[in-house]
Amino acid sequence: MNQAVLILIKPDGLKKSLTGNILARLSETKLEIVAAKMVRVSKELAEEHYQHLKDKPFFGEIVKYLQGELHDRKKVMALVYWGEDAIKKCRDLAGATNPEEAESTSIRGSYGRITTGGVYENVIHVSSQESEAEREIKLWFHPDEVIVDLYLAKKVAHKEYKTYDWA
Ligand code: IDP
Ligand code: MG
Repeated sequence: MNQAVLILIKPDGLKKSLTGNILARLSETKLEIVAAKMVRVSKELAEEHYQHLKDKPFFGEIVKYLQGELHDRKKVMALVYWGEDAIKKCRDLAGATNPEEAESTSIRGSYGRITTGGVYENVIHVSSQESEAEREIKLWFHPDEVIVDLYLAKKVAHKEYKTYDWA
């Protein structure tokens, strides 16, 4: 069954110059990239992304982590991969949440670490189930940034609304 999955290369992955390595590992899945962009992450976006963890003691730290406050790299790379069993394929490649427990050949096992402050710095985010993928892709991307029609979208007219174009 074809599925979509949100992948984020987190600020530690970018700071460690791992973008190419991570994309090369993900290409082993033979999945298709259907959206990609660099994003400056606001506190609101990070809090919304991790809303299911808001009662955890580490919530404040992972919000700062996703915003790049811990790595002096205030950006993440967001991608949508699409294809057969995309979620399981990408989760398997990513490895366990705790990088010390992740298989050593997985992305997190190869490149992750636990900080002295106790945050699991595990270089990528991968949606863990279809409903989560849908929620996250809709949070990170507009419909016209994704090159396939993943979810129902509607046309909205903006009257008093201006966008930038190249001068
Ligand atoms: P996942 O990223 O493998 O789906 P989640 O439970 O969704 O794991 O947690 C989101 C992120 O929060 C993790 O990727 C990791 O960076 C951080 N995290 C999760 N659990 C812990 C913990 O017990 N201690 C410290 N950081 C954690
Ligand atoms: Mg998760």
